[in-house]
Amino acid sequence: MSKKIALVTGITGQDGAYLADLLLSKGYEVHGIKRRSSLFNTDRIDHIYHDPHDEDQRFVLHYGDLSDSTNLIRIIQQVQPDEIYNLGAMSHVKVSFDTPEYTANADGIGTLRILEAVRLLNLTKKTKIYQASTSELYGLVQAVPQSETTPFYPRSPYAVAKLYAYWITVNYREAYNMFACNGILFNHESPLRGETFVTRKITRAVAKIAMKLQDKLYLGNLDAQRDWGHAKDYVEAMYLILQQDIAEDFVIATGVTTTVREFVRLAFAEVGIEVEFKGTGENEKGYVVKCSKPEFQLQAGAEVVSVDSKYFRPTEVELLIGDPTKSNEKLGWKPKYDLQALVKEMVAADVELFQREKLLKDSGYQIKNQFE
Ligand code: NDP
Ligand code: GDR
Repeated sequence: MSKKIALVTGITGQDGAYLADLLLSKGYEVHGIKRRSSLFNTDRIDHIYHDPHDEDQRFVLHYGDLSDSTNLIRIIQQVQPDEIYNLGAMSHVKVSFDTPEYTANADGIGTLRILEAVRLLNLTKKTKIYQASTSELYGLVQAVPQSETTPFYPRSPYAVAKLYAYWITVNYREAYNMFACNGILFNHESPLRGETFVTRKITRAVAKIAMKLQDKLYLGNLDAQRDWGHAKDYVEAMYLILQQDIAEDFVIATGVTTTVREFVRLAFAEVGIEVEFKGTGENEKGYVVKCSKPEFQLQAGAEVVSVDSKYFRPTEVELLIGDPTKSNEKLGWKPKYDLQALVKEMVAADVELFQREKLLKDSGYQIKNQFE
């Protein structure tokens, strides 16, 4: 059998990187679409990228953008993919309130462009399509745990754009008999997670605070509850969804939910720092109770977490908890990581990352904090 060809949009993102690794390990030829940027943006996939002059070209990058249909048509025509994983998106919920029109274009109409390209190129029988749908579709809580049949109530321009993408995927499946599926994935994280999503923001800050490279972590809504899994497990589910005989939509989740506040406690506990929270709402703060690791000594009573209302969202999604019964039963999918193992891996990776920064600082260099 000839090797399968996959095309991945969003290849430079967290999930794109893990999925590329997975597909390459399964013998696929993997093509990715990356955006032109003024600085290198391939950090997450540099370990699998070969010099284009090398013989072995199982991993190929194409310049492109989900806002450019002619570009998508050309790439899909050239690649003739067996599977397309549409992971590209402006994926930050808070930022989508600042860039709603762009978000609708990339995340909503971008999906339509992919589906139309496949249809126009007469690839509907050959090419299977995975659409990166999201638990943000559930938005304002209608029922918990959220399953494939729970009604949607999106609460951000991002979620509304993804709602269009969800339904246009269903519509093309029904109208043109395409193998097009939605994976409704709940939050999934990893050491490769973007620095401004809450988990990575926390694990980076915990590492820096423990090493005295930063004093305090400012957060928004500490009460929000999320069903957090590991991206490595979730890309397995994406792959499995496209290997089924029948195209269907699946919820991918752990079934366990945790507050942002508890994630903070767990992350500090990884560096031996016990944190307790006092106060409520905008006045809530986290204080050091004690430190049990000699290498990370902070004073008891030090204020290490503070709420800053600038991180609140105009409309918030308070509670997400997924029901993965269908994916457990039909895909045979079960996550290998639990929250504790996820937090451990993320904190350890950030501690390692900032050990280098600490070395520089200790030798007299000043490094600016560029992330919030
Ligand atoms: P990331 O933000 O890490 O990656 C997004 C990717 O999309 C990046 O490669 C980015 O490129 C690319 N991209 C952004 N805009 C465009 C555009 N206009 N045209 C082409 N590519 C673009 O997201 P994740 O990897 O975490 O998520 C992958 C997908 O899954 C996204 O669609 C996200 O919305 C969705 N999702 C994610 C969940 C999660 O918890 N991680 C849960 C449910 C759904 P660049 O690197 O240049 O910015
Ligand atoms: P989310 O992830 O919005 O669920 O979308 P994010 O990590 O940004 O927020 C999770 C929750 O934490 C609260 N929060 C903060 N969030 C951020 N980013 N920064 C803060 O300082 C902060 N303080 C509290 C948020 O209000 C929210 O309730 C992610 C993205 O990957 C989407 O693309 C994806 O579709 C969903 O997960 C499922």
